[in-house]
Amino acid sequence: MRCGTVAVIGKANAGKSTLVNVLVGEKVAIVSPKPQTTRDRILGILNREEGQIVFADTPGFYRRRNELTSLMMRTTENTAKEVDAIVFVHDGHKGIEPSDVALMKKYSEMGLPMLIAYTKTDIMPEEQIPADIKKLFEAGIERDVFPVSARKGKNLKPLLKAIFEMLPEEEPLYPEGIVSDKSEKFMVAEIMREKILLKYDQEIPHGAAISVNRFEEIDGVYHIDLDIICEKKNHKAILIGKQGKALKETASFARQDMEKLLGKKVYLTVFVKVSEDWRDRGKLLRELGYSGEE
Ligand SMILES: Nc1nc2c(ncn2[C@@H]2O[C@H](COP(=O)(O)OP(=O)(O)OP(=O)(O)O)[C@@H](O)[C@H]2O)c(=O)[nH]1
Ligand SMILES: [Mg+2]
Repeated sequence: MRCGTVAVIGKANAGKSTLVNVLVGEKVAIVSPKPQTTRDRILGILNREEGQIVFADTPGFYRRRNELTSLMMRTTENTAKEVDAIVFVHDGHKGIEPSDVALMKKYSEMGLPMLIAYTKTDIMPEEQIPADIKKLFEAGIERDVFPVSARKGKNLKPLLKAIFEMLPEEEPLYPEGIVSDKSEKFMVAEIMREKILLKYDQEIPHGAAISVNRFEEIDGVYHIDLDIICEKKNHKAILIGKQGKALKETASFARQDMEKLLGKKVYLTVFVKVSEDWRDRGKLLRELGYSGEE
């Protein structure tokens, strides 16, 4: 069997998590239109007759600004060093910039099998695809490029086939039936973060973290208490909204997804707390689970 781990890397917002979810066939990673949605390495595991692919979804490349972002970049760099192959995800509808070529070159030079998943083809003119592939080749990127649409599920078969071909002949790393390495508690925090990413302007979700303080099942009902940690008093006011309306709405969307995930009723209690500059405080970052390591 062909089995191994594949790092899924690329710029922030390229569509990595969406691609991993569609290939695995389950939502293992949250998705949003804002960059820096993924903060941790998340494994998504696919079992097929041909073998097993362990996708390692990673935080996307983004300009560094604080300790959290550099921890995220360290996570991605460490992941790329410890895998059997790399899937480099490129957002096709954004065109090819010199920074794309530079990143592809950097990871091509790691000596691992690597291919390029050129995604979001559903929102761009068809004729741009061969022109971009030519551009990459002329820039010295000698890797196979697979145009796909994760959203529409287009051209995923040849991509999967090529990923299997990059993997060694090995036994599976994970038993069948496991789709992710993350706990339900982690996913609950991520669902809350996703709803915040979807509802509020960039500044708020980028400065927000979730701490789950209670995660307990009693008589078939989950009791979940969590804190939304934000950076500023005015962020807290925006998160809560007039008479708590905004927070109620966000929490209600989150609760519905949590119930879907857990298959049980959820009692969700949410508090908003302010912790200035938490993104630059190493100890707090570690408490929140951001270590930058595997
Ligand atoms: N039209 C279209 N949109 C897509 C496709 N794939 C992803 N998107 C959208 O692109 C945005 C970013 O997707 P993500 O999967 O969160 O991107 P990411 O690369 O994981 O981003 P980070 O985790 O921030 O690095 C979301 O709004 C997705 O719905 C696609 O194939 N077609
Ligand atoms: Mg992501």
